[in-house]
Amino acid sequence: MSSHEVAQLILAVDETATEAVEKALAAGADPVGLLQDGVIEGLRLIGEKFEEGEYFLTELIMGGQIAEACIALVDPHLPEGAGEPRGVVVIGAVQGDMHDLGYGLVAMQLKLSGFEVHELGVDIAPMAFIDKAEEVGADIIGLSAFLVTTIPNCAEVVKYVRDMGLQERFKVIVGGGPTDQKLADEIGADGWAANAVEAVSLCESLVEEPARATAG
Ligand code: B12
Repeated sequence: MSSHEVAQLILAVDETATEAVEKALAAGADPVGLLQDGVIEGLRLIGEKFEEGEYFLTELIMGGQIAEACIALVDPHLPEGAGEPRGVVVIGAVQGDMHDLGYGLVAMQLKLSGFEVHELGVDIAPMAFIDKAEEVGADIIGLSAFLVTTIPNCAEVVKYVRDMGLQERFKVIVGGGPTDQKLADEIGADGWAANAVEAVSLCESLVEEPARATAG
C-alpha cells in the first residue's frame, strides 16, 4: 500500500483507508511520507472537490473523520519533532453564540493540516479568547458568529486586542453564517474565510506573513 493509494482512498471517502494505513505501516512505509503524501494529500484533494462544488459538507466531515483515524494510527510511529505545529490557533463561538458545528469543522481541518488548535467552546467572553491566546502562545484567534446579534461581539474582541496593544502578537480572524470579508474589514479583523478549507489557507498565509516580511 503506497501513500498515493491512501490519498486516493481518503479522496473517495472510503473507510478502508485506515486498513491501508495499517498495512503500509506493517510493510515498513515511512510514517512521515504516509502522513504528508497520503493522509494530508487526501484531505487536500477533498478540499479541492469541496471548493469546486463537487463535494459537500458531508464528504468534508466524513473525510475528516477518516483522516483523523488514519492520523491516530500513524502518530505513534512519527519521529520526535515531526509533529511541530505550523501555528497555534485559539478558536470558539463569541459571546451569546451557541453554534459550534461551524468552528468545530474549522478546528478539525486546521488540526489535520498541522496546526495546534485550542477549542474554547461556545458563548466565549472577549477576554477569555485573549487569556487563552496568551496562555498557549497563540498566533491566531478565530471567532465564530452565526447570529446578527452576536457579530458585534467579534468587533469587541478585535477592539480588546487593539486596546491591549496585542495586534502584533495575535491575528484575529472571523467566520460563520452571516459574516463576510466586508464585515471583517469593517471591524479591523486580519482575515475572514467562508469555510473550513479556506480557513486553512487563511491561517497558513497569516503564519507565513512575518517570515515573508523579514525575508523581504
Ligand atoms: C444548526 C443551527 C442551530 C443549532 C446549533 C447547533 C450547534 N451545535 O451548532 C441550534 C439549534 C442550537 C441553533 C440555535 C439558534 N439559532 Co441557529 N441555526 C442552525 C443552522 C440550521 C445551521 C448552522 C450550522 O451549524 N451550519 C453548519 C456549518 C458547518 O455551516 P457553515 O456556515 O457552512 O460553516 C462554515 C463557515 O461558517 C465557516 N466558519 C464558521 N465559523 C468560523 C470561524 C472562523 C474563524 C472561520 C475563519 C470560519 C468559520 O467554516 C464553517 C465550516 O466550513 C443555521 C441555518 C444555516 N443554514 O446556517 C441556523 C441559524 C444560524 N440560526 C439562527 C437562529 C435565529 C437561532 C436561534 C436564535 C433560534 C432561537 N430562536 O432560539 C438560536 C440561537 C442560539 C444561540 N444563542 O446561538 C438563524 C440566524 C439568523 C441571523 N442571521 O441572525 C439561522 C441563520 C437560521 C435562520 N435562517 O433563521 N441553531
